[in-house]
Amino acid sequence: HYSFFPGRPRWPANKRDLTYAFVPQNGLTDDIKIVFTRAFDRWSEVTPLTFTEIASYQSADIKIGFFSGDHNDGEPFDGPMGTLAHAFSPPAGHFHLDGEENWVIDGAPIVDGNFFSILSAVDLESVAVHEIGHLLGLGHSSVEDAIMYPTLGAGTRRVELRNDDILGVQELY
Ligand code: TQI
Ligand code: CA
Ligand code: ZN
Ligand code: ZN
Repeated sequence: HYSFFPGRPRWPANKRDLTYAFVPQNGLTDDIKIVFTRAFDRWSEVTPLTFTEIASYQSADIKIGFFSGDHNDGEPFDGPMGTLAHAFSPPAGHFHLDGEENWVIDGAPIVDGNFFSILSAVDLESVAVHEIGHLLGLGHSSVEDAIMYPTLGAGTRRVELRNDDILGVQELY
């Protein structure tokens, strides 16, 4: 079953059209950005929310970036595996991904010619859909195939919202 953060934080009722931006000069390709677009679309399909990319990092509601190790928010990343990403509950909007993971998109490494064991591959879209759930105010779910279930097998792709995720987010919005 789905859960919320303590105090049930969520984006305010007058804020249904959310904007997002990527950390400037983070070396993001269009392939990477499209993955985030797909992940946001899954949540906007089942809520009154919309997500639009804007250029201004400063004014965006949701700020996305890849970081390695300590990046000055008190939650350092830990290299390959372990913590993959973190997102803060509304209305913080920070969405950070561990730049040292072996990220894959549709099964292919993001970094061209970067070969690694399938056991350390992390599907970017799966993590993005999960973290957006946190950004919207969802905690973890006890339903094993829900997006908000707190573990993901190595190399596993899990991107389709389940009923449990949809009921949870629709209780908030
Ligand atoms: N990052 C944790 C997560 O997003 C951070 C976290 C730990 C957390 N406890 C929390 C966030 C409680 C909110 C509430 O769950 S993670 C997965 C999954 C992680 C894990 O790097 O461990 C995904 C990030 F579900 F696969 F295990 C993304 Cl998809
Ligand atoms: Ca890590
Ligand atoms: Zn961070
Ligand atoms: Zn989580």
